[in-house]
Amino acid sequence: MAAMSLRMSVITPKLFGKSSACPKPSSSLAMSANFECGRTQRQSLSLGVERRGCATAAAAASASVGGLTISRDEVVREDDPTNNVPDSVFSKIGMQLHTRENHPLGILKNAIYGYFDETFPDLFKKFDSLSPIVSVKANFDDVLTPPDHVIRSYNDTYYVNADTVLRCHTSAHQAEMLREGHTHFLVTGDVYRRDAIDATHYPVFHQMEGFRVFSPSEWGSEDGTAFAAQDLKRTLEGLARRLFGEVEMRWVDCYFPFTEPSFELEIFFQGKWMEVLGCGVTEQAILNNNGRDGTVAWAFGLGLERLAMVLFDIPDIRLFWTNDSRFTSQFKSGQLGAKFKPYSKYPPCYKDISFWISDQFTENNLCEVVRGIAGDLAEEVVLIDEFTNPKKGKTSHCYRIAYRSMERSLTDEEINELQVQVREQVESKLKVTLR
Ligand code: FA5
Ligand code: MG
Repeated sequence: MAAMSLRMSVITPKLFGKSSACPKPSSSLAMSANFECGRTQRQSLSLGVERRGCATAAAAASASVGGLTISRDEVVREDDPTNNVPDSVFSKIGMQLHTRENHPLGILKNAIYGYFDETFPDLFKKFDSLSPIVSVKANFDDVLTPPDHVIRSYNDTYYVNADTVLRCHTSAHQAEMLREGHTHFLVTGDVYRRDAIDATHYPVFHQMEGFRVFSPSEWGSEDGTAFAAQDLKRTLEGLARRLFGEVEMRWVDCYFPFTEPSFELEIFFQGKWMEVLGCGVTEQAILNNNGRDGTVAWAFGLGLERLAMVLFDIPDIRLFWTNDSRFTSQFKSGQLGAKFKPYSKYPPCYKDISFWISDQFTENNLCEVVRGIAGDLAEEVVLIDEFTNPKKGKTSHCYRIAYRSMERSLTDEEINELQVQVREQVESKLKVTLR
């Protein structure tokens, strides 16, 4: 077995709240919302205008999660300015891909459970049917997210109303689990973010949260934080080795509001470093606020799709949602790492759109418009050109939209039709001037 490179390296120290620490969004990958990058320069669009469009499929009237019925009317309220959930996103609630035994996400979840059960018999409790609708307090305040963090914006998070969101990470359950007395747990679920469009980003994806509390007798005379950090890395390196064996990986120092120190693990995939998880030693305040003074803990949040893409050779994140049996029939319970055989590679169709942006323009809003019209046919939206006219003081952006179906060839006609709608809605909803 080739040696796995799992070394600590500091790539970019990312300072929370400092937009300058974030990579410039020159590629669509860099547009992703996450916790360590505070892109405070971004502005939300006034609510209620930037979204929806024609949903590609009619959403069901209700969804069910862990025995709880969630009705569409509770979650999608087009006339409520504090709500920004489109039907296309509501339709994913209750799908519970991670609980399907023969789905790559279910297979992966069970493999991770297997690792924890063997390494720490009977220690970790598992939860995978907690409702994705959570309070703003649970999603943000309880994990110490500052009031001005960009992830709280309507541009980055789906709000059901001013106090309730679709969880944007499984860390939303940390405090509640602690208050219920749990000290070792794994929480898996669907999470929701307004985000870029490309092969590794989707507005709904799955995370698994891991959390372990240590009592003073466990770290003894050592430094508690150092002890926990070491245990965390050992645990995750063991998991990575179990899942991947030989793949190139690296640790990157980073920042989360809820951990210190914080790290991310990256894996080399399709010629690029891809971030697969964030983790760290839990901020003491979270433990103190939830009945665990005097203890130390670690936490991690891993992206199941990202790991599954590497393990199963799945080239595009949209595939996880397809019902095409040419995809679903390739995966069987317990078969971790069966390589996906692409059943087709239909050609993409590219369309460019250029416009003068306004102050309110954001790329997430553009992506939401495109997804609202093209649904999963939208493969990627990339900024390909940008310039400012010094006389007019106006900035122009040109985006290339890649349309591609995983299932069939698209006709020129239908793409042209979609593009006409995209142009119309970009102009009317994003308040930009087409060129
Ligand atoms: C978080 O969500 C933190 N809650 C993780 C965490 C938990 C840190 C506990 C410390 C302690 P982040 O935004 O980086 O962090 O997302 C975690 C992982 O989710 C990423 O590493 C990536 O694997 C995955 N991910 C993030 N955005 C997307 C997306 N749009 N599509 C698919 N996967 C994504
Ligand atoms: Mg991250």
